[in-house]
Amino acid sequence: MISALAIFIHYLTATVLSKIQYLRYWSFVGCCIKEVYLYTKRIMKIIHTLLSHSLMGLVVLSAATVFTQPTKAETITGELGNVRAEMSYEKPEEYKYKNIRLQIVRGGQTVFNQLLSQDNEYDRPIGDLTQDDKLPVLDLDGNKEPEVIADFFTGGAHCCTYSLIYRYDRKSQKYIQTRHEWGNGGYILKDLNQDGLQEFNSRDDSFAYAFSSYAASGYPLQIWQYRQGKMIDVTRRYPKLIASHASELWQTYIQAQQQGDDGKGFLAAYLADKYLLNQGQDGWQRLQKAYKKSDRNKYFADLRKFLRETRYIK
Ligand SMILES: [Ca+2]
Ligand SMILES: [Ca+2]
Repeated sequence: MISALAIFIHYLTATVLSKIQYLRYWSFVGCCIKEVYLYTKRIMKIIHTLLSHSLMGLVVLSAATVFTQPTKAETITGELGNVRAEMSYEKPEEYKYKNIRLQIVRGGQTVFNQLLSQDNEYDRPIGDLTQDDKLPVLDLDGNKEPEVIADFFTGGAHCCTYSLIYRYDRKSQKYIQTRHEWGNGGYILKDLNQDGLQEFNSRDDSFAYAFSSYAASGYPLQIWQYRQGKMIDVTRRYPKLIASHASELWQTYIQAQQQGDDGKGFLAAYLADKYLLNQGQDGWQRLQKAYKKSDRNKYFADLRKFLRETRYIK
């Protein structure tokens, strides 16, 4: 009976986890989903621990162990070819992290071994969630040399995630860091043009709160490539993806309107996508037909100014 229950709960938790991973993968709610995932995973770990101990008749003892055990160092690892990376950290208390250390071993030699500086004690190291908390080690630019991506989440209700990307410099024989800020949204690694190299599929976070609350903000598509230490915005090279993203934003605008929101956040992002497609005039025409509220003149003027500042209108 207990075994059957254990199998059922195991199946249930595995299903829930895979659903959450799926949701996180395809959604751009970004760090909110990441938060849900991390907390759900932690709860699931505790349930698994309790279950395994309960089968041995040690429920009470194990529960005490789970909740009172002093925090140990945790590690996230990843490897590709002759490069192996390990990020270790301590959690002195809930939500706090310290002694975050990154080690990179290349060809059997430790080339990088440093404590990483944190913006604050809440900076949380995160792995690649689509691969069960592995540290991403991959050749981002196709030069046959793997890069290491150390991601962080700064905590808080929304913001922010950032990446520290390390590449091996053959001349100095050292690893050199590039930092990239993702804001609220994070990114998904995906080979969007099937050239064997992963792109960072993200969104333009400067639209957060720009014309509405966080929940009612929409975001234009943003795609980045990493090339020898530089992050390059290559969004305009993907017109089909932008077009489909724009039409999703339009649908979201319609749904928001049906639920009583003015939809200004989604319209703004839609128009930015249209500019990325060089269809700004068409976008404006649709907006002017769609948005008839009394603040329309001010909204349109503010939006035009914002799109200039964010360089969608050049
Ligand atoms: Ca590389
Ligand atoms: Ca690619």
